[in-house]
Amino acid sequence: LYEWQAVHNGTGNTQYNGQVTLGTAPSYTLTDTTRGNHRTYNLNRGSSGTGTLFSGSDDVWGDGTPQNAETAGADAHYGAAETWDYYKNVHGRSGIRGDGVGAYSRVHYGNNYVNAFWQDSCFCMTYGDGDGNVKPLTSLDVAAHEMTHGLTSATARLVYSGESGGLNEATSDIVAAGVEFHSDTAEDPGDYLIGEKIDIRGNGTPLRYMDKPSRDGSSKDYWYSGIGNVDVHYSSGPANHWFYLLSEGSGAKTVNGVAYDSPTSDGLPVTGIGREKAMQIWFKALTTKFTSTTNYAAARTGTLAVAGELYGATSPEYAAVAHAWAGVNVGS
Ligand code: ASN
Ligand code: ZN
Ligand code: CA
Repeated sequence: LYEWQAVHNGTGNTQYNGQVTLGTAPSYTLTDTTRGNHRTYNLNRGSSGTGTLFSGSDDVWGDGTPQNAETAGADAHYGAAETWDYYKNVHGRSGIRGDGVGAYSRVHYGNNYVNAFWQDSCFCMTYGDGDGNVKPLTSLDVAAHEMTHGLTSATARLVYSGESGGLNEATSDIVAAGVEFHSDTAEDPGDYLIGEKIDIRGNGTPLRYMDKPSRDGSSKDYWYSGIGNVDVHYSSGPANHWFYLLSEGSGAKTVNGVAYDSPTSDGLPVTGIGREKAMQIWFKALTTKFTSTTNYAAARTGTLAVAGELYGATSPEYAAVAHAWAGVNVGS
């Protein structure tokens, strides 16, 4: 009739999130029984298969250092749990597909591998250990980014090239910021930066900035005809920028101790509506309006339609959505 499973809460000593509670299964394994049995595996520097499911007798995982193999597992397991909780508690969605079924994570992929990725084929996400195998790509925002590629694949199915590819990438960054602000711990306060914990550039700067995406040296701040020809991690810029403008407004602002200064393409000011409303608009547009071929113009139309449904076509929220798109040179 039903399968009873004991709920266990282990302790994770993570590299990026301090000491956290982890969902584990008896005796013990990194199997999150309250979140669709999401599991975390150790590839032990391999690059195929699942390696081994993290298991141990004390239900304490990692010691906060990258030398302990369990540490990256603890970070990845925590990131998946926080993202699961965000989908569920903020957007009412039970898992990536909305069916209550968890995915799985693989850590310690390859040697000195400086990336992380989602694959539809295994319904799983994978993390390298970073430069020198001491900076695993398992920060909360990166985990949320990768897991959200699964969400996009299960919903809008935005094709991963051209403008739809930029919107696919932006969706992963936008939801990653949503997850981080929702979690908002002392170890990893919410911000509009992606990858600020993993030091992928070796100089302490983040991978991407949402207030002014060109701060990374490559991303585009504004839409232009032909943006579909640049790498999807750079054509995501205008949508990330739109999300920042809609959340916080244009100009200089400090949030959680981080200074931002967001310009607009037309020089006109944008007044923000707060990130919670902005997130509701993007998430609902992703799951009910966007399709595989949605481009920037269609993202504007879709988010305006959602703002009309949620707040009304004469609402300040609706006007702000239009103003934020105008601020990144989409529509008028
Ligand atoms: N980490 C990268 C991403 O999620 C991997 C890729 O290029 N697909 O975008
Ligand atoms: Zn991505
Ligand atoms: Ca971040």
